[in-house]
Amino acid sequence: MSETNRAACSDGDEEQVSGAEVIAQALKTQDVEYMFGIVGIPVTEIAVAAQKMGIRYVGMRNEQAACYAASAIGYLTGRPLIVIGGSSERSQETMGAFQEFPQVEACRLYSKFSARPSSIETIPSIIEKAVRSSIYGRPGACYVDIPADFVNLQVNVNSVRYMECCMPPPVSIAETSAICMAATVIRNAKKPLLIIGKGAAYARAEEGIRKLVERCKLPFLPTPMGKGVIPDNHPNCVAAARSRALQFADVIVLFGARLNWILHFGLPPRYQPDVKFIQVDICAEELGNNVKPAVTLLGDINAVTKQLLEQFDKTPWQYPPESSWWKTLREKMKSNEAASKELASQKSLPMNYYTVFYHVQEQLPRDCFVVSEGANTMDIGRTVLQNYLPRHRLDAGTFGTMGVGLGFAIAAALLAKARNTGQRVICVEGDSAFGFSGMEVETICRYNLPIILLVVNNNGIYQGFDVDSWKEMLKFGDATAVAPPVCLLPNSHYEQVMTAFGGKGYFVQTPEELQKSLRESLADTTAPSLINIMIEPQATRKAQDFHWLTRSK
Ligand SMILES: Cc1ncc(C[n+]2csc(CCOP(=O)(O)OP(=O)(O)O)c2C)c(N)n1
Ligand SMILES: [Mg+2]
Repeated sequence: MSETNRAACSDGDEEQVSGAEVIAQALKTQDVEYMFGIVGIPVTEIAVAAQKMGIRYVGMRNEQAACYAASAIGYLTGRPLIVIGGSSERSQETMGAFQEFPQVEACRLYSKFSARPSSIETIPSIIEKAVRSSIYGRPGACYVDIPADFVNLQVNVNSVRYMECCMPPPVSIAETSAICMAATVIRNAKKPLLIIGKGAAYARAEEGIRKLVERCKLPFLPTPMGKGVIPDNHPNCVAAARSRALQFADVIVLFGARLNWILHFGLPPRYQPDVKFIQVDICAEELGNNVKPAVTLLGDINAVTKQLLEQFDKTPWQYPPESSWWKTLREKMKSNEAASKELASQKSLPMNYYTVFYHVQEQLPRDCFVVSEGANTMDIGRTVLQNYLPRHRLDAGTFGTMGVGLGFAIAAALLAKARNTGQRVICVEGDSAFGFSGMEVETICRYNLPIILLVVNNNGIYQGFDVDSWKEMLKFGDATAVAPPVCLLPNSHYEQVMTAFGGKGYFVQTPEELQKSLRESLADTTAPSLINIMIEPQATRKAQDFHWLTRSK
C-alpha cells in the first residue's frame, strides 16, 4: 500500500495494515521464498503484497501447474506446499456469492490441515500452523482459506502479532532394539536388497545410505524418485535387473519407499512369499501396509540410517561379493542392458524410444535436473536416463498424474537460477503429457528459463497412428466414431508452441537431427527450447518379465 493510502486509511495516528499485507508478512516470517499462482479478484493484492515483501511471485497459466511447481520447490528445498485460496465474502456466505464453495471442507480430504482464519489478527498463527503441519511428520500440502473481504480490510498494525518461524521438524530415531534386530536380519540375508525411495531423498539421507551400501557391499535399487540418492552408475545399483532383484530377494530394506503399486504391493508373484521386509519410514501408519514387516524402524530416514551404520561400525560385516546372488543379478543386468542397446542401435526410421533416449543420455550434463512424464516415455526414459545427484529427478511418481512436468521444470529452473549453479533442466514429455500443461511454455519464456523440453511424439497416448493410417481411418467415418481413443493428431508441430513465445523450436526425425538440436539447445544457456522428436507411432517397450501394473489374476 502506498503511503498516501496508508495515511488515508489510518485511524487517528494508528498505522493500518491490510489483510493482504498481513498474509505476505506472515508468509515471509515463515521463510516462504516463492509464491506461484494466478491472480484475479480477490487475490491480486496478496501477490502484490508478497512481491513487495521480497517473496518471488511466479505467475502461471493454470492453478494446477502452479501447485505442481510449488510442490516441486517444496520437495527440492524441504519446505512443502501451502495453498492459499481466495473465497467469497463472509457476509454473503450461503447466499450464492461469487465463486462460493465449501473450500475448507473440500480441501480437508487432500491436505494435512485446512482452515480459514476467523479474523485478520489470526492469520499469522494459522499460517504458522499450516507451514509447521506441512513439514512435520510425513510432509504434505496444507490449505489456508482467505475470505475476499479480508484482503483489503484494514486493521490496526499493532493488533497483529506475527508468530516466529516454526522450528525445523524434530528428528526422531528408531528404538535401539529394532536397530539391532534389523542388523541381524541383514547379516543373515542370503539375497539382500536395499530399496531407496523418495523419502530417503527428501530426508537427505544420501551420505549415510551410500556408506551403508559400500561398507556392507549391498545391492540397491532406487524407486523412480529415489534415483540419484546414490548415482545410477554406482557398481552396486541393480536397477537394470529390477524385476529379478525384487522377485528373488529374501531380505529387503525399504528406505522411505512405500509398498504401493510402484513396488507391486510387496506381494507374489513379484516377490518371494516369505521375503523379510525391513521398513524404514517417518510415518508410523505406513509400517505394515500390504505385508507384515520383519522389522520396523520408525524415524527420520537419515537418522535411522546413521543408527544402522553405527551398528555395522561396532561389528563390521560385508555381504560376500562373490555370492551367487550377485552373479545372478550381474548376469541379468548384462542381458537386459544388451537388449536395450540392441534396440537403441536400430537404424530404422522413425526412431524408437530407446534410440531417442540413448542419444539424449549421451549429451545429458551430469548435474542436470531430469523431469519426466508420459507413459512409455517416462517408463523407458527412466531406465535409460541416468541421475548422478539426489533430488535431481522429478517425475509423475506415485500418482502418475499427467500435467506435472512443466510446473516441475519451472521450479527446478528457478532454483538453479537463484542458486546460480548453471544447472540445466531437461524435461522429457510424452506428446499427450505435454498437452496437459502446454501453455506453461509461455511462463517458461516470460521468465526466460533455459529449460530444454523434449516432446517424444508418437501421435498418441501409449501409441498412435502414422499420418497415412490416420487419413485411411477417417474414410470409415467421423473421428469421434472411428478414431482409437489413444490417438492424437499425427505429426503435430509442438515445437511451434515454443517459437510462438520466442523460444527455439526443433522438429526432428533422425538421430542426427536430434543430436544437433540437443547440442544447440545445451549450448544456449540464455533461452528455452523445445525439441519435438518424431518416433515410430507403434513403438513399445522391450519385452518385460512382468507388466509394470501387474494384476493379481
Ligand atoms: C491427470 C491424468 N489424466 C489422464 C491420465 C491417463 N494417462 C496415463 S499416461 C497418459 C499419457 C501417455 O501418453 P504420452 O504422454 O504421449 O506418453 P507415451 O506413452 O505415448 O510415450 C495418460 C493420458 C493420467 N495418468 N493422469
Ligand atoms: Mg505419446
